[in-house]
Amino acid sequence: MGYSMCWLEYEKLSKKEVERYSEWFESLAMLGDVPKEVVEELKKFARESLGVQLRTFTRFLKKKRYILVGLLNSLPFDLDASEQKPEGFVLKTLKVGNSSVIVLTGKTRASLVYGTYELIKRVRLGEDLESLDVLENPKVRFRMLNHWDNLDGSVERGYAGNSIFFKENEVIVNERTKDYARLLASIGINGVVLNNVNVKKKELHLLEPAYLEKLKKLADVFRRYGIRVFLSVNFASPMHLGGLETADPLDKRVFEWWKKKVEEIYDYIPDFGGFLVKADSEFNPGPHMFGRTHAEGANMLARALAPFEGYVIWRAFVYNCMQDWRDYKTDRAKAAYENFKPLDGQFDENVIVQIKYGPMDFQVREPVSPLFGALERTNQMLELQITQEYTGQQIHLCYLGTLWKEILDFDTFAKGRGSFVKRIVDGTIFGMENGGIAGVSNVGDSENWTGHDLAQANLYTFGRLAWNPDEEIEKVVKEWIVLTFGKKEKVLENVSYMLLKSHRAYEKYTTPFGLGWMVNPGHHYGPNPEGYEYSRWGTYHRANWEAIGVDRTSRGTGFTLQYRSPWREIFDDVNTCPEDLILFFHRLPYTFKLKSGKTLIQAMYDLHFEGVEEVEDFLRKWEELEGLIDQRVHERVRERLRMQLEHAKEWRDVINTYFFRRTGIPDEKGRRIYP
Ligand code: GCW
Repeated sequence: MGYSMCWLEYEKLSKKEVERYSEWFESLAMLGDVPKEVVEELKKFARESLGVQLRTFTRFLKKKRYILVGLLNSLPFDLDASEQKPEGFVLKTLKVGNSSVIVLTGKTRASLVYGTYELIKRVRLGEDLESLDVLENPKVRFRMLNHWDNLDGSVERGYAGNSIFFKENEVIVNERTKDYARLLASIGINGVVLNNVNVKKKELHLLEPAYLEKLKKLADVFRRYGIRVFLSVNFASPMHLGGLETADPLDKRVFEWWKKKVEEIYDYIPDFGGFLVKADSEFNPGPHMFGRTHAEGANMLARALAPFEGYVIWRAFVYNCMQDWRDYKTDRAKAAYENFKPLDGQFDENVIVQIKYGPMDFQVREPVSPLFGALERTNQMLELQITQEYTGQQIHLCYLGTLWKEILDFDTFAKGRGSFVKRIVDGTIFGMENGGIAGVSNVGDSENWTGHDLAQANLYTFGRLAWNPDEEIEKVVKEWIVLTFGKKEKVLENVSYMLLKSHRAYEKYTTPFGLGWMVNPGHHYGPNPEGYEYSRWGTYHRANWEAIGVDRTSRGTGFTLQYRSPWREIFDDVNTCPEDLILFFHRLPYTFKLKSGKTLIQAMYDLHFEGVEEVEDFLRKWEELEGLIDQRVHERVRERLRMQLEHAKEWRDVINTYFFRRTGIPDEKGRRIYP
């Protein structure tokens, strides 16, 4: 096969487990229309993990134990389904005559697929099946992956090989497509954007029949697993493809062109999800070019898609990427709010504004974007970056679940206490039902899909949190480890330790205190303290000999004023601002005293040394697992951890030296800093 199945490798279970579960998996009763994917998956699991042949029937059985699957309306008995949403499933162990039956049911094909993976997962985690009583609904409507894949097979910010969708301008549809759909369905993903948001010349043609015909084949595979496909489009397509001299959203010809185009797409893909649009952002065309607003631009597309239940996902990543570093007034952090807050209430129902988690750009730590909670009448989608552009590019171990959890749990105070980001994207706070969570995919065609084997945990966690943002992170980590590496206590202990500490460790040896950036321009790997200091991207720290940071308070750029109370006051005051964000909001002298009593500069040095020590620790913990984990995987990860350690030292030394040379303040502990 040439690739692993990540958390869906159905290893043979222990003898005891086989005894405990196999009877259930000998017979499957199917009532009505049951997707073949469900049967296939159950059979595969029964065979590979339990060593039994699952036999299928279309009636109730006399067996002591069996599984019964059917859509809710094909079941002859009444299960209270009032709480059940279209994608939600029920797993319930019932007594039917003398039989004990696991009933899997739901309202849609997709619900049965989700329930199948849940049942298999429970067995693999060693859970009880005798008294199942599960009703699970996804909390979030749109659970999306954004692929930044290009037609030539390259992946923008991809660190796991080439695209699994495109190669040399062709669309790939093969066994791996289906396996990818299986992986995604098993974690509840229901939408995939196939191509990069930067839609360049070649990709414009994805909207033409020659490509649509092939994309249809991809969509046919995904559909069977409950996943809708979406495309990123270039706002100026009517000019490039339609020969119009304008793409003005209020020009009738432009709308007509899109309307026709959309109809054509739906001829091929009847459940097409819609468009993702990066407009007026980093040189991509948009409505501003024609003097129109983002709402006018998005709504025009939305109206073409509405008759087919298609959606427009419109990115809020809009800022001036031509800033002069000498300009102290413009603050990039303010841009998304400034562009979109005034448009609140103007977007159509089938438009979703997709907002990056922070106001800048996927740094290792940023405050949560103030746009969440500022928009009250707009569907909002949280954008996370699973691919590790600024977080170690899948060479470094950097588990992101802990960070994402903090973001989802951030209280915006939009409607008083409890207005968490997760409650906004799930529609509870403002009743905007078409919310969602999107993650930029970290997948490529490498053998393990994600480059770093442990980066599979990021993909897994993303799906699990998108399905249920209330899920506990320790639980998700544990699940992933058991499903991936089995139940060995030592593996569980060491790998969860490594994962749960890794993001903080990365933050420590790179850019703590919310500083961010300080990376090499272009590829964004490795330290370069002034790499972005004199460029046009608006990402400055303005370190001089006595102070560092941008004053984003009410006395500075005013960014803090975009937050609701009490955050605006909390962030505004250096005494209450969370210290891990203190240099995001404040410009401080190096001798500023932190709560610990340490000076900022001393804490900076300490964190950098600590971060590297933690990586040494990770490497030791991993080495203890030799022999307990598949050898090839063990070697691959060890290789990356060794690189991480080298590169973490590079970060430590470059950053510490930078600060020492700026300030002349020595490390109190006398450790080696290069003068
Ligand atoms: O962070 C930047 C990345 C770009 C990316 C852009 C975006 C797809 O460096 O590669 O472009 O964000 O999110 O649009």
